[in-house]
Amino acid sequence: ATHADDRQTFRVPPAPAVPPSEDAVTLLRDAILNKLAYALGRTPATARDRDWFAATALALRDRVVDACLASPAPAVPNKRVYYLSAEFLIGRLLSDMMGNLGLADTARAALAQLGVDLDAVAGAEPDAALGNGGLGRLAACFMESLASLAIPAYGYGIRYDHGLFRQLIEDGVQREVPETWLAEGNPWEFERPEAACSVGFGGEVAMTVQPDGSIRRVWRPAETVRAVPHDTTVLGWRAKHVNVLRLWQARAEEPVDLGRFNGGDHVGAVAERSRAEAISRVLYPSDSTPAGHELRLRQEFFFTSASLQDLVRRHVAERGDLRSLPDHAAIQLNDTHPAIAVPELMRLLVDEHGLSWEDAWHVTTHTLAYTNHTLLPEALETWPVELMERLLPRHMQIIYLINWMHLESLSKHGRVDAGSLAAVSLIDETHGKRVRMGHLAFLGARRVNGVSALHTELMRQTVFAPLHALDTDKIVNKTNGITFRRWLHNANPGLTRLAVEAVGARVLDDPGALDGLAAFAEDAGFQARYAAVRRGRKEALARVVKERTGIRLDPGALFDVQIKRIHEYKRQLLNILETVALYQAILAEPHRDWPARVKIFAGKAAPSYHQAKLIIRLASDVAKRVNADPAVAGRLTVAFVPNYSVSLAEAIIPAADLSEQISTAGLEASGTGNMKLALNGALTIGTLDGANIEIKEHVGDDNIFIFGLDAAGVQATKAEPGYAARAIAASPRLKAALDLIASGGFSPGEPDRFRPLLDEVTGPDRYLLTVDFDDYWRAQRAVDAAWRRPHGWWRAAILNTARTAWFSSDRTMREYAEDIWRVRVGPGA
Ligand code: B1H
Repeated sequence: ATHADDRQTFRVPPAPAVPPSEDAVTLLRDAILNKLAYALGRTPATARDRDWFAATALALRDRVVDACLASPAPAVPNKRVYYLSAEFLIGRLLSDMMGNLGLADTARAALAQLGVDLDAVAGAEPDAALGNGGLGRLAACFMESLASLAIPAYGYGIRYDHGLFRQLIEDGVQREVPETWLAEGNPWEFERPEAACSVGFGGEVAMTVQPDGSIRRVWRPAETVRAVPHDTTVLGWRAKHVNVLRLWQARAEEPVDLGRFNGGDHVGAVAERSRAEAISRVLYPSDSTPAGHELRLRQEFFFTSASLQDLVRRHVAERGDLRSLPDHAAIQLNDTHPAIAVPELMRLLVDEHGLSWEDAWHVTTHTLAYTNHTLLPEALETWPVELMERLLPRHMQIIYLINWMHLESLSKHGRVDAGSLAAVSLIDETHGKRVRMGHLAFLGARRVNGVSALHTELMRQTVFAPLHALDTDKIVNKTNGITFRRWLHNANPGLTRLAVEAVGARVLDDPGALDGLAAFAEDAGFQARYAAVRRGRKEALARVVKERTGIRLDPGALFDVQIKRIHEYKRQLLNILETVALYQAILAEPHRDWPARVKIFAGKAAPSYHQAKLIIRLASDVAKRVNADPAVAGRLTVAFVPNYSVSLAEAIIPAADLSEQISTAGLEASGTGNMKLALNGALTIGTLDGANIEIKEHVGDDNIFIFGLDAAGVQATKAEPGYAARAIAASPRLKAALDLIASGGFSPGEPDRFRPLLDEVTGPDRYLLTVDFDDYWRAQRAVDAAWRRPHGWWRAAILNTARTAWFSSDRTMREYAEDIWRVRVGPGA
């Protein structure tokens, strides 16, 4: 695109590359050989990449422990953050650890001396996919940033044996197969059986009269499960600080019931065991919608109770009195999955540690904080009272008591009438009695936050409006962020090198320095180098896609990517409809200069989400026809890349030219892929939704393609039924695309294959695809026009990289530290 001779104008001298010292290489090489022999029992001659990975990981883990021991941080920090999350979507850790230890080049050289390729070794690490999507990945980014900011913190979650399923695509149909990341062990973790605790379920609540005549309630669970912690060290940037991610594994209290075993009931003797251990067996594969199964509630209580017991025990050991807990601990609830923390902390304080209800409530509401991640009505967690009474009888009593005091104080102060009492009650009585976990978390928290400016405003105006009215300071905004170590330095070393050469090495420590790139946005030489980095990544991605799908991508084409969970509100279907319309337009006007475009889709559908699975099928079927049609060859290619994961994201994002962020306005709480893509210089085509709005404010209106209704427009349109029929009647292009699908154009012999998708779009159209279609088409043609002017395109891309530093999760974590946790950001921050 840019001329080769333009390269002359970019004259920043390259930073002198510091080669790793020979001693450091030898030392690490010998450490790896040592681990290979004595920890794994392998010889270099027989070692597979997986063995080299484990040996390298173990050698690096030693360095992390050294960094830990050498840490200047006090053993008992004044205040710790506890981040409770049912999901941590970590991905691979090797390059993270190497990068933060400053040992990437050393490790490459050490392995090279052994005749081993670091990239092959890194590729042998399985992803830790202990999360579904954005919510889980956010938790992982936050853990990395907390360590990099030297904020003392523990992450607490579940050590699932099986993370998110592996996605196979067979004839366009998603099939899920279990993922087995632990099959060959996990070299990063330390099992800590000595720190295990017990978590109860079921049973009854006993009352005992105390000597002073007061009544004490004690929960006598029918069943207890052992929670065994597995710790992974979380190393901060430049190895200045180390935190711990503590994941709980469920184990039976007794491996066999000896009574039954000796009685001859050998099967029965081990049955209890599998029931207990089922709790940490598998991650629920739903994103944005809760599963509502009893096992899920058991998972939530299991990790929440174990985590609270752990931190309470630590506090008592260090400080003695639990009334000072709010001074020394801040507990963040990542969505409502750990919201049972509210009654569990009350139970621990009152029933187990003898605090008064008032003291305990003060401690609870000054220690907990809650993050909401979605307002989709179907996504708000509620649990049937009947189930809670059976599984957690004491907690149900405590919830009733909290609710009674809450409602009493409102009516006493004449704040609300009976009708609005129902809206703020912890119990939803509209379809059977259910506990509203969002309300519970709200009442128990000192701060409640949304994850983008728009989302937080919508929290105040919609789902939490009645509770917000009672305490208008409680809801605050904390726009999400992403860790630049993973999503820029490690995922895109070429771009990172370019940034270091242009603005200096301090950009590695201070992403704000990226704004210095703006001065080079017009520089043809810099543009050429920036484009060359992208080109290299597109060639690499083309190899991956060829391998996984057989589809050949032209690295010279515009790479247009939509990578995220498949969900109707995210509107992959809108993108596919535009693809079909573009296909028809190229067929109709073959002689126009259509720029070459590659549409890349990737994402998993929840196994029971039929519409989402059908969207995958349609994308695959459209790909099949379009890619085989010589009439559009070289202009339009479509690929659905199977098994989207953190690692696949790391391959796609640096190769993307265009980032699709096209959710129905008001429905995507934030998005974080949008930030990763913009940082790596993809231009966004998107709606005014979630963090897209803030991305637009940072990169500037000229460097983003915005289309469609805003959140207010969506509300107004929904108030006028019949909008879909009107929009289709007004858009011959949309009509033709729908007709081609409906007539079996992509499902020869089976025209009804996509009927459920078409019925939704032409009927209720809950996600307003029809209404936004024409403006989306217009924006896509503006993208075409911009792509034809490379100077302007690369200028905009560079400005995206230069202006997205604010989306660093270091910034997000600083804001949480100041406004929510009131914890000091440590040295090295
Ligand atoms: C997000 C979820 C979620 N919001 C329930 N809600 C789940 C809800 O297993 N469950 O029951 C799992 C996940 N995930 C996402 O959070 C939002 O959709 C994104 O917009 C946001 O960027 C992300 C992080 O805040």
